[in-house]
Amino acid sequence: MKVLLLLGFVAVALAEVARFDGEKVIRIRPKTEEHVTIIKEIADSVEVVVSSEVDIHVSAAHADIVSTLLLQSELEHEVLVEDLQASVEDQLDNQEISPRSYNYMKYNSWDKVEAWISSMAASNPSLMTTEVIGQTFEGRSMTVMKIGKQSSSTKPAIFLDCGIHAREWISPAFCQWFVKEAMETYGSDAQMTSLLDQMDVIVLPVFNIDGYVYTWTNNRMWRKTRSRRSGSSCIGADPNRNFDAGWCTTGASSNPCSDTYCGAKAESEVEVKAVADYIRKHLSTIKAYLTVHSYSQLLLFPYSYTYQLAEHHSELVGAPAARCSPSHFHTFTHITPPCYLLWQHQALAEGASKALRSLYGTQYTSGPGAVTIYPAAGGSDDWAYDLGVKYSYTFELRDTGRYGFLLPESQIKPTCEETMLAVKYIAAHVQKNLY
Ligand code: DDK
Ligand code: ZN
Ligand code: ZN
Repeated sequence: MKVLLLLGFVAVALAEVARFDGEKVIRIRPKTEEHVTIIKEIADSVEVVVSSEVDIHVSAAHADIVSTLLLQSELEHEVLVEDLQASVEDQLDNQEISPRSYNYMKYNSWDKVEAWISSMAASNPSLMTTEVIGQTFEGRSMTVMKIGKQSSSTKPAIFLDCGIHAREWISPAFCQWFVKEAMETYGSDAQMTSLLDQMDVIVLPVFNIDGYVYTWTNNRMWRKTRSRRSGSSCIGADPNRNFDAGWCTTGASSNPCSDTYCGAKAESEVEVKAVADYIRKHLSTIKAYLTVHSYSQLLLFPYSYTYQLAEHHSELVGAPAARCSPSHFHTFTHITPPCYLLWQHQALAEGASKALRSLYGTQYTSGPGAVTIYPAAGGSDDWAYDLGVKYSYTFELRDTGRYGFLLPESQIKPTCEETMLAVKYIAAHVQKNLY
């Protein structure tokens, strides 16, 4: 979510459809101090959003002057997006409901996803049940798909959610892909069969449904929920800042208008409360928590709310809990028992990244959230981890900023295929190390 974070600022007045006609994204490669100064001057003089050191987002009105400035100053640059509105519209051609065949290689509107959930459950009765775990702020049903071979005893489970952030469309696409793969390969793929025989995977295909709908109808760059509260005209809170884990202490905003607004209190967002209640209720069976975001190509694990590295669970090493010092993280040769769990997280994340990379060579970085991406309190992964779900991971899928949230539909298949390898790698480890 790094580079185009600030793109959300182009959001306009309520209930209007945000358009991005003629807006460009330009990548600049500054080579000297002077270049950096020029970029800052551009940013000061015309309305551009310096969303990272190098990518700037330019309004249509200022596109010409910025191009001229860049050429005059001989700044090396390339136009990443010629017309943002055209890129947005490219992905909006799948709104009509045609239930004949579901297209996993396109982005699907909520209406389609909702119909798909019902039809998948109806056609796979021996492998899938559904359960409504709550209602969104605007009253949509949040349905989880529980996938696994029916069993008389309660099975250990992996919880997988997608679409916490509305604009990260590749994320729900992955959850749909995962469910499809599970249904298609159970009985033929040895690992999938073994996984679903022994465990359940509980999939929440779209966490933030209201926000997702809003990205289809009003503003493609919307991130938050759509909750309203008295005292502010700004709408929504960031669901990934609203969990009760160091809530609102770092990397989150208490300003209701911010894209990382932590909410009025922890679990103020009904969607967050619904998921937290569900996980608390099934805590004895949930052994892993996986949450899928985009973009940055990262595999993150706790913590994000503190630079402290995750404490080991004393039962794992039979010693009292102690904190790992950061030096242990950077030099694994000095791993001592208290860092056992961190080491395990890191090793597992690196194994999963390697599996992912094996398909198309996509580079992934893994590490604790705070040091790998940025400090951010109130995240679902940290919350689940502190609750006792030891295997807790956040995926940041493709890409690294070239298309950002507007990842072309041609990349859905390869992204989902490679991510499947990482998820299956983690699942296999959890299955072998049930606790
Ligand atoms: O919520 C974020 O800002 C990104 C995903 Se867009 C993940 C931050 C790290 C994991 C949160 N604990
Ligand atoms: Zn992200
Ligand atoms: Zn996200």
